[in-house]
Amino acid sequence: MNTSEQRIKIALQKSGRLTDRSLELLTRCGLKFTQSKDQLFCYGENMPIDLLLVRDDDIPGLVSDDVCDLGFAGLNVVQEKQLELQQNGSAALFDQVCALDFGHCRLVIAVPEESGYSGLESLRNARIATSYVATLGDFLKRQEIDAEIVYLSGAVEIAPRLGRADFVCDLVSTGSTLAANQLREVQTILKSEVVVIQTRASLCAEKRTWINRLLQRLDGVLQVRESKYVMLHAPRSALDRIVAILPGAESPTIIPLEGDGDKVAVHVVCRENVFWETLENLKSAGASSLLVLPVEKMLA
Ligand code: PRT
Ligand code: ZN
Repeated sequence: MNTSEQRIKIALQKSGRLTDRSLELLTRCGLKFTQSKDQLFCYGENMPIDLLLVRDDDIPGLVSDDVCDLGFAGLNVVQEKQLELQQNGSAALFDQVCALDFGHCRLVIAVPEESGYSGLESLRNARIATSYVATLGDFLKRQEIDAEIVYLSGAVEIAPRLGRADFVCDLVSTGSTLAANQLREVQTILKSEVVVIQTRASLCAEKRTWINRLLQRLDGVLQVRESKYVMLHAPRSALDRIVAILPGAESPTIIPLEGDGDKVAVHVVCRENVFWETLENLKSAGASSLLVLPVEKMLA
């Protein structure tokens, strides 16, 4: 399992918004690598997994072309590539296997604050500046709207002020860039977060095993983020009410308390954050000796 052919290659963003979280997630999955962000390649020391650090826009193509087995990229970039290939009569040879719950943003249409907008009809025959030509084109086609798409690779938000477009179609997270450019968001085209894509090329059994193991660990890492292990004492008569208050609780373990026939100990994993208010409500419902612990690892 040591030749480079047999090692799994994962394409990650080299330097940008997604880089730190991508590397952190893989580290939390137990991967140790020689970390040097300015190198193109990171060698996995304890697993047959190597990382290729590239521009995010190149990730879907590298996975589709089977240069990499997996890639972490924003759904906006993944979908743009899929639609671009589709519109050119081709197809992306990868599948989305899971979402990683970071890099959240949305692709929106925005209009200059002072200009009127009365629904999608206002887009008819307008000029819309974007870096997401395929995704915007697909949206307009589905809405049966003819409009001119003006491609810009960056600084899309200044296009109306330069007279290059009437509207923009760009990514937004907090909305402050739009506001700073006197633009108003009017239509969401896509909600995006980072997803894992996997090549459709056939993989040897050993690679498949490692990929499945990694995906399972990623799932475990994501699940424990909000999860808490809660321990409390409760009168048997209040059990139903108490379990109903616990957020996202799975079947609790109920343990009798030595020398106290009425009270039991309840141990339970809650899949959501446990706030002070929840603890106060549990106490009001009869619970005592409440303990909330973070969950380090979880394997379903
Ligand atoms: O060099 P490379 O091509 O790899 O990097 P890049 O400059 O193309 O990408 P980068 O690092 O900016 O973003 C990578 C990915 O992060 C995107 O493809 C999205 O999936 C995701 N993401 C999440 C965002 C944002 N949030 C975001 N806010 N990508 C870009 N933005 C832009 C937005 O367009 C706006 O211009 O950030 C600006 C600030 O946004 P506001 O709304 O918070 O003001
Ligand atoms: Zn990019």
